[in-house]
Amino acid sequence: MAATDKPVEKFRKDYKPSPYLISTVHLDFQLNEESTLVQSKLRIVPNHAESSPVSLFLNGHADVVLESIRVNGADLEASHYAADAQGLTIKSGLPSGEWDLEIATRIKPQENTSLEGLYRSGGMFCSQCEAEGFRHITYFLDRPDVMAKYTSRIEADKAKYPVLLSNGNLVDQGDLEGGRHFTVWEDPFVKPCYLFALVAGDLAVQEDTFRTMSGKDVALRIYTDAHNTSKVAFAMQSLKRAMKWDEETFGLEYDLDLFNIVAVDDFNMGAMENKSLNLFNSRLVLATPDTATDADFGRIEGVVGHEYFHNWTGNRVTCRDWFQLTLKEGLTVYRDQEFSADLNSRGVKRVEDVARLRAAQFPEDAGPLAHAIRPDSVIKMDNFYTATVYEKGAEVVRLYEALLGRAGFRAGLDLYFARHDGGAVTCDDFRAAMADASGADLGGLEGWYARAGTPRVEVGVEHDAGAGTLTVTATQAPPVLTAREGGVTTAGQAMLRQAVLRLEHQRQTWVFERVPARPVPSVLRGFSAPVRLTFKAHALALPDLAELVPEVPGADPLLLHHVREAAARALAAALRPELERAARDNSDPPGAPYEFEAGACARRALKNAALGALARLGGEGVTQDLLARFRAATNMTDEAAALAALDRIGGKVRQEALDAFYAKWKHEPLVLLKWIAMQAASNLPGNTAAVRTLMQHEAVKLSNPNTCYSLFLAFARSPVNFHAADGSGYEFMADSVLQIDQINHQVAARMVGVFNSWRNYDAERGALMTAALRRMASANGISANVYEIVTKALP
Ligand code: 0A1
Ligand code: ZN
Repeated sequence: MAATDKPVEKFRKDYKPSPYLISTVHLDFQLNEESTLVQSKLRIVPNHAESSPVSLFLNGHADVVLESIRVNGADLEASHYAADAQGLTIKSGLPSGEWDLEIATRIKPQENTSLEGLYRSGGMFCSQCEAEGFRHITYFLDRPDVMAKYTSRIEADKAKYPVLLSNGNLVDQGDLEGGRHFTVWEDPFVKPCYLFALVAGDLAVQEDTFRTMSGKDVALRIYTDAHNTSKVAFAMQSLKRAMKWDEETFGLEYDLDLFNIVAVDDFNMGAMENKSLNLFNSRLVLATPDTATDADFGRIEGVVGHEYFHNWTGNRVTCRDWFQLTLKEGLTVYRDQEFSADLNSRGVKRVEDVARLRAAQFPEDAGPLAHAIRPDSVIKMDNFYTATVYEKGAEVVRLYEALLGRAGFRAGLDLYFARHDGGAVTCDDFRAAMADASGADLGGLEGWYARAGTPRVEVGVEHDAGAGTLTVTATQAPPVLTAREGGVTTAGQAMLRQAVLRLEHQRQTWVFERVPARPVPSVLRGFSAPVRLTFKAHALALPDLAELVPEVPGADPLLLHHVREAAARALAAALRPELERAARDNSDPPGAPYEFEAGACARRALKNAALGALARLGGEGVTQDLLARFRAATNMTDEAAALAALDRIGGKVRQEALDAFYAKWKHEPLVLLKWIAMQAASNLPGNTAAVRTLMQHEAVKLSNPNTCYSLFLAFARSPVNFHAADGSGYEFMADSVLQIDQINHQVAARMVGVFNSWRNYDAERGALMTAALRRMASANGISANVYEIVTKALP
């Protein structure tokens, strides 16, 4: 696919309401192997808030071929309109008042490797329209504040595509001549076009039902390839739990009689919340104990919840413009985090979420692509589905909860829905609802939306034994409203006092009275604000290289890696008996059934961490034990952990284990992703050549985003090979970015992000990394997606 998007920077401050709105949309898809005909009939409504415009511009794309235009039933003369790669302008001949616009376009989903708009994955047709994919299907006002009611008719060959799905309710279906058939879907709720979805394929379905709190039965269907139907039980159970949880926690009920999930193999992101027709990356739906790890199960539960929760936070109330993305994403991540915390271990979930924030979001916020959770400018919106917008955005939502309490937060959310249901709104509207429901002053939160960067908070404590007072002083830079739950205890005792401290100024002091003995303060309990706290953390596990590098100016990644490895080995040697005991005591008895349950997961995690540490010591006993565990494993958590430990041992056993794993799983592409990632991330010297060879392997399909992420992003985690002193790892990565950019811009843009941290490294590596960035920046025909990242990363 040619790169046709011009890199144009758009600014949040330039928002203007659309001069036209669309009240109803009738879509008709004629799906064929050579091309697809899309006919749309739009009811155009002038937006009277605006002065009367003379022309109408509809977004489009070079992939869309215009066949015909009719206005109020009559063909529009060619002199009245012009179409190019950006869109269609109707310059003249526009009726006044409301009118009908009919547009026929032809597209080629089978050639669409970008996976935005309508495309093919395996044998099926599917769609992805967020953020700006709908314009790849037909000319449209492709912006989230244009909300319409949709009716969609799909027609296709019945034998090849027995299942034809779109949003809303099925209102008609039938057979046609020539072995074809059709369905008609009507969505009673208004929605922006990014929530439109279409699926056509030969899919098997698993069904269940959910009775809502008002007693309505909802049909739940999960569609997959026929050979995967046995792998959806957990996703279905997660969906039902999510529906129940949202009713119990927020009083939010599902609003249609049908909820569909479809598993798609080729998918750029995790999943997509299209109204009543969620599309999921297969890896986030399909799971059985023997093919998926505890971590996979946890992610599936969280993402199924996330997409379901979007039905209210995102779909019923959506974003006015894409700069407001965190309005739906920060809020929905907060909701899925709470869902998983309530279902499993709240403490473990919080530690995991904070670890992810620190490992992924803090570096992003300190790097060249740092942006506020509500960015001010964007070239390609796809580049802003970031840890900042999602995870930091969720932390900001958590601040509301800390400041208002659970009940105040719930009241705010209730008011938000009462005010804005069916609307497209801003982060300011959200904050206003939260403030108005509780009477709280939340103006201090503006800084979190407006500024990038991680604030630093320093806390000092003084105890006056004579006066019996404790003075807590906090300094923050820059000043933002920070709710920090703090408590004080005397050593070894239960919590004495606990309070939410509102840190609104650069320096602030709180005095606690009646504190007779010097206590131990405990601040930022539960990590109640996404800040760096300057105090000594005692962590059991060694920090990741990604966390270490930013702390060491001019880091030599190889040196850091070797130091970290030596420390880990020394620790393992010193703790050997404890590690052996942890591995032994937490192993399941033979034949024990797998359970995805907090206690069982914790035991497996501890045992596998111990085995990983023991593998650093090597030796015949350890190797034989690992081999035996690898062969006997009855679940993927233990099997993958044993394989990773054998990978660490290296040599012949490593290769034999990898070969055995491939032979066992070669028909399970999702399991092979683990096999690919493990080899790509290897720190064996000279592994770059092995990765180039791996790219030719029959299991590696470069048009599949999951494969690219497992191959290239894993490779970039190898300090030895990605950061090889001769620059060969950077060369390989840059070559690969340019190669993948010809297939899929979004995937290439994610890959090129691994160069963003070049300022963290020593001068030689910094120079090699920037040289690779410059080479990519000046390559012919790079996409706007890659252009945005490389130009921002360069000095
Ligand atoms: N809204 C989805 C994420 C998503 C975003 C963009 C996509 O295509 C470019 C696809 C999915 C979510 O938050 O789950
Ligand atoms: Zn989301």
